[in-house]
Amino acid sequence: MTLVEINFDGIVGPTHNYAGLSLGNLAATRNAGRESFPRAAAMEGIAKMRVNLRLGLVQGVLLPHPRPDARWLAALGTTPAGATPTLWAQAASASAMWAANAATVSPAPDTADGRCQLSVANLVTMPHRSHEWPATLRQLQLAFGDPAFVVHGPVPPPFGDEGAANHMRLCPAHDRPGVEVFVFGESAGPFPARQHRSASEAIARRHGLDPARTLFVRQSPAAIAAGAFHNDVVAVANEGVLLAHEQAFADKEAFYAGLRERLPSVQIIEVPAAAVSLAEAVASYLFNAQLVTRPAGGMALVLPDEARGVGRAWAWLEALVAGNGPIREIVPVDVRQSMANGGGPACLRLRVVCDPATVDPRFLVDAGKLDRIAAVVAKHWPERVGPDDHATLGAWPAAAQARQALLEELALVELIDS
Ligand code: SUG
Repeated sequence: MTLVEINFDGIVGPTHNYAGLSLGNLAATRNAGRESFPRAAAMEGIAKMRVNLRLGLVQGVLLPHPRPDARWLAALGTTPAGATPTLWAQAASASAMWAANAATVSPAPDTADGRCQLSVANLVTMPHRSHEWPATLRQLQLAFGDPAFVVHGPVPPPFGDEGAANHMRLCPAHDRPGVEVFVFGESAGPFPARQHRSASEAIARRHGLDPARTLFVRQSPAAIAAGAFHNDVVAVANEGVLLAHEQAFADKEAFYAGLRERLPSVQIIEVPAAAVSLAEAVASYLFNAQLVTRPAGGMALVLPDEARGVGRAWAWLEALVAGNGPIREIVPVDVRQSMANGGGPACLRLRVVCDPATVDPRFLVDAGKLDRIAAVVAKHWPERVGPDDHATLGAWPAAAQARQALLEELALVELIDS
């Protein structure tokens, strides 16, 4: 059995739009009411997956959810045609694209029963995201139905859980036991802290993690106040490397000491605030990157194009790869449509370390399958959605048909109603 890391990217759904629904997410707030381009957004995501394939990585997908979510609206006593503009926007969001918020994953080498454990995230802090989990759970149950996996339901409210975006795993190699790091927030500033410590602790217990190899680390209130609504906006880890902003954590010395004690070979690359301020880190999303191990050796940092525009951040990165460190390559990708809602390359993917042979192959893609997905998107995804269109879209049958066409193409029709 070969355990490898697979990136499962959320395919951007046909209802992608900018409704300004996420307090504390500066890009989403800034772009509220802007015209959106769902077809271009989905194509950008597909292009990013092609980059991963070119890097020699195994690639998977998660599918868009039915939107607007008529079931959620029914539970609120209304319908897509009758909902208030706010409820309609919350029901129609394509936010399931940010697969880093789909679940928390503990690979088999870390768990007591030797199975890969997944907990679907409840996302209770934001109304538009709080109704994602049933459709996500259904997909996880299908994709990871093999006995190699255990798929858990959500942690019950009110304990907020936003999944892998607040979880890092450091290990000598993906297939070896690792240290799992759960980053939680405590509300102290203008914006909500979305990940609750109690939720992270519940997940660690449910996944059967060894307490001696599990760390709970508090996100710095300054980072949340600067717009780092998830830890993956200011830190990223891969195998033995942690790349983090100096101000990402409330007590970094205690965290780094705990990590070094558990994994002496860990390499901590800290970006000093003097080189890149928190504001520049949030503006460039340089940490919201996929830090991946290339099969040929060395690591690549797949980051958003926007990082080029923040001078000091880019200069710092160029110096980093020019040095002798583990990160050898920076690969900018254009995910502009997602970025305008605060979702960079890291947000768009869920990492699962497992044997690809144990995954339902319908959720795995190669270049040919991406061509087929792109053809469906080109034919069915709306080119643009203006803020004034929302009032007349109601149940948005064209979006439902677009999604159905994709599910038919991938032989996943059992997901049509869920
Ligand atoms: O939850 N944006 C998402 C972005 C999630 C990014 N994920 C990670 N950092 N892992 C959020 O804030 C905006 C939707 C809108 O306003 O229309 C939104 O939900």
